[in-house]
Amino acid sequence: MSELKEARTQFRISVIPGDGIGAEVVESALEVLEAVGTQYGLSFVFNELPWGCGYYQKHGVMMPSTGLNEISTSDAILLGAVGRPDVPDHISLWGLLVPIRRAFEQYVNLRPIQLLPGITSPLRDVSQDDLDLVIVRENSEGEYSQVGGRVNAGTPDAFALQEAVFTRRGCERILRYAFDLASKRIGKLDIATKSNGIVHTMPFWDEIAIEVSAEYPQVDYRLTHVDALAAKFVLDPASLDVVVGSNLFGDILSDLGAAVAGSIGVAPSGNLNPEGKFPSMFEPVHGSAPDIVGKGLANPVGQIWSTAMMLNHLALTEAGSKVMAALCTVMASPDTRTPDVGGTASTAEVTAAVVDAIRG
Ligand code: GGG
Repeated sequence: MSELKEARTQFRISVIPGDGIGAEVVESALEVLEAVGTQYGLSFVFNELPWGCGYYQKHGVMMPSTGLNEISTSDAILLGAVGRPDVPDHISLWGLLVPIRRAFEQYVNLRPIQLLPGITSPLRDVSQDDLDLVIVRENSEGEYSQVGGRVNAGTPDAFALQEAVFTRRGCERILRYAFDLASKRIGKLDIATKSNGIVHTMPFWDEIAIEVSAEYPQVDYRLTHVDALAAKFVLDPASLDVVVGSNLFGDILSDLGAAVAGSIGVAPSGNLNPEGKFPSMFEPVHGSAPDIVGKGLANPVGQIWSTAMMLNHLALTEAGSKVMAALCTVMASPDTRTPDVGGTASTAEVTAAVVDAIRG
């Protein structure tokens, strides 16, 4: 057994496999956690919760009314995926993921983008050195809002209104987090905006960004329109290091970043409450992928990488690094990669290879 530096050894993890391939990739993550736990003398107590679209079809809600309370005392939450074709997406998202993010003030959605060894970017000539960036997505407000409604329903004059909510507190805290992260990396920050077309919220966001920048003279920052930034992800990803965006812009850019890194199947995320007042939640960026459920095709890397992020967040950094090293070893060979990243292995085979690499 490796030497353990951390004082705490027992952790309570709320596990929400959710829908579709969520259950398959969460099973992989739990196997990996058991393996790394044995290696480092850690024990994880899992509270597995059957919430999601199946629960909704039985009970009319995505999770029980006591749900948030039930998971509030855990050390972290591990989530798979949410969404099923028989439940409207806005119901599944606003019934489970969004309430957890908001109730637990998980205002940072941290989404690292890296080209793992062995994986080829769809972009010509992009190497591992060219692609190592972090997207900081605002996760508690912005364009994801319930403010709005429909008028004149069922008539030719029908219209829908959707308001975006940008609060000073919300903008300041996410921008400060991004500047802080940039100052700990290479001192470079791209801030997504669209203040030419969106004339109220985006100029407000830009003004706050400029104010916050005064606290970080060491950070070289650029406010870039999100469309130009999207082009930069494709044309010059090596020029990016930390990118911060509103809820919607961060969401879209992180799928683009994941695609540039080879597959959305490998992309991890952490929904963080940086103050540690509430549990943080770790989930792959991908959704429930109903088209590949039960076929053994789901790439478990995004979920396993999210689990490594969870270990780091719990200050189990040796264990987190071990999982990442195992992932990198396993990705190097097509025999232990799923087909979305040019391999031939099944979800179970990739997982077994990661577990073997952890056991060393
Ligand atoms: N892995 C979680 C999941 O199912 N994500 C799908 C999704 O659409 N998420 C929306 C969001 O992150 O806001």
